Order: sequence, then structure tokens, then C-alpha cells
Amino acid sequence: MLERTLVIVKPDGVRRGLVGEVLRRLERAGLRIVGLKMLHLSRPLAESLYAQHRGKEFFEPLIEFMTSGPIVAICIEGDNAVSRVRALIGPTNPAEAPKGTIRGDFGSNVRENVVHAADSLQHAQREIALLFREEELIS
Ligand code: IDP
Ligand code: MG
Repeated sequence: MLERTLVIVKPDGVRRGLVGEVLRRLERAGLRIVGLKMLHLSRPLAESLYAQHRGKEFFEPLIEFMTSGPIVAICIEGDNAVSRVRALIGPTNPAEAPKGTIRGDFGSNVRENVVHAADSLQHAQREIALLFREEELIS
């Protein structure tokens, strides 16, 4: 099924010059970039993006991290894009992520893991709407 999903190059990835590497891997996998922008997340937007984690012990430091510098938001389209992008980025903890995945190759620790990707079609639709206006996406 043709799906759209949201990918974010997190502040650590932008600081370390990994934006091009992430885009290259997405494109090489045959996925299509339909939206792309750099921005600095506001605290309310970061909290909304990670609303499902509110109350967990890692929530506050996660919000501090995600608002610590600019991010790059990428809207990706392709067949089964949600699960394919999750496979490309690898598990949350880089120590457990296989080589060849973005987190396995570049992640520093379980918080600073270079990229975010939506984990379901429902979350993808919600997250894309949080970061992109309709007219910012290619049809
Ligand atoms: P995901 O990014 O692989 O979907 P989630 O469980 O949704 O992982 O967690 C969201 C983000 O919160 C992670 O990518 C990571 O930055 C941070 N995080 C998750 N678990 C921990 C933890 O145990 N310690 C510190 N940060 C965490
Ligand atoms: Mg998640």
C-alpha cells in the first residue's frame, strides 16, 4: 500500500552533518521525498510529537534534546513506507541496532539516535500534520 511517513533528522544528526547521509539512504531505498524542511522545534511542538511518552522518565530530557538545535523534517512516500523506513533506521537503542541501519551505523546512545520515524500509519498521519501544511507537500 502506498503510504506516507514522517522522518526527522534529530539535532545530533544535524550537528554531526548526517542530513545528506539520511536523505541518501532514503532515496537509495527507492522512497520518494514529498516534503522537506529545516526548523527548530518549539517545546509545545516537541511535546506534542512525543505525547505518547509524557510521564516517562526519559520524556523531559528527550524534549530538552529535541529542542536543543535545528532538525530536518522529511515526509516520505512509498509502498509500505512506514515499516520500510523503520527497518532502515533500526531499533531505538543504537547498541542493539544492526550495522547497515542508520542508528546502528551512526547512533550515539538510546537518546541521541540520529533519526525519528513514525511507528504506525496512524501516528505517521498525525506527525506529518504536525510538521507540514498541505501546500508544503508534493502531490
Ligand atoms: P523510537 O524513536 O525508536 O520510536 P520511542 O520508544 O518512541 O523510540 O522513543 C522516542 C525517543 O525517546 C527515542 O528515539 C529516544 O530518542 C528517546 N528514548 C526512548 N527510550 C529512551 C530511554 O530509555 N532513555 C533515553 N531516551 C530514550
Ligand atoms: Mg517512537
